[in-house]
Amino acid sequence: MSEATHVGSGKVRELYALDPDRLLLVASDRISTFDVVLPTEIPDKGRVLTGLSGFWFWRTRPLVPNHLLALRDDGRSTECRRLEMLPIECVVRGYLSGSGWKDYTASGEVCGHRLPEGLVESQQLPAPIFTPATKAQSGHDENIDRASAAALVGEDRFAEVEATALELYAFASGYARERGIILADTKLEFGLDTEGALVLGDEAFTPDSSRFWPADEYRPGRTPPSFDKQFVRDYCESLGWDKTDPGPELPEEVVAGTRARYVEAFEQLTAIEFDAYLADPTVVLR
Ligand code: Q0Z
Repeated sequence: MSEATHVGSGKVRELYALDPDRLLLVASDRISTFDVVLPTEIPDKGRVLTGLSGFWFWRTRPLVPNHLLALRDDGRSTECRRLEMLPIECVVRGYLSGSGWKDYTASGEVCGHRLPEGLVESQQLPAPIFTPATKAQSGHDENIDRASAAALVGEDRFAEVEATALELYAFASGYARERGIILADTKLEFGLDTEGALVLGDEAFTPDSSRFWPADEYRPGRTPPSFDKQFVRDYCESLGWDKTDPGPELPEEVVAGTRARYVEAFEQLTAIEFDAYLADPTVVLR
């Protein structure tokens, strides 16, 4: 990778510039919980997330163009078109969880959407809502209303992004639901290409950007177990760790259980054997 310049780090991903038009997005096996990256890696986690994003990029191409150019044969690196990213996180929520639930309990609203009274945590919403957030450089993204988001991207672009994000969520959540997974909410990131066309970027419908809930364990009124990280959370809670950096090392059985959950999500959603993906990540998703 000597030809690539490092241009950015996320908690668990790295971004490199390949040339003026192309970036390389590399998903590591690092895992974070309670906002802290743990010292222990989950083998193949980066490959699962890269494969899932690739899968969704292929499946949603008829709905909206995306940044994917190629998956590399390491299974964890995505060559993508360099976009001019919009300065908002495009969140769609079909269920009331996380900051959506928090905002609802405080005000009865989420990002200016007035919701019916009496909803319980994790309840399905009457219809999915678009709930944009600011992109915080550090710390947490802040939910914003339609007017604030429109001020950041323009009225027309806002309307386009909202409609597109809702369409993508409807497609992916319907698809996942048929395979036993509730896609409670998701965060999408869009950019503009050199022509000014809207393009889906970053990652798409992975457990790191979305809440995946096993449908058969879903109970309104409770916080559902996280599809991928529940073993890690439960283990961390059992230690009485104060949730500040550094986090604890994970024991082998927690690593193995968590890896199995990622692979299960991949196989359940894509109907592709993970071993087949590992053997040839560049063809198996098309
Ligand atoms: C994505 C991020 C990561 C750190 C910028 N196609 C694109 N064009 C321009 N910019 C981006 C993309 Cl995906 C872009 N991020 C998020 C990813 C490490 C930050 F792997 N930042």
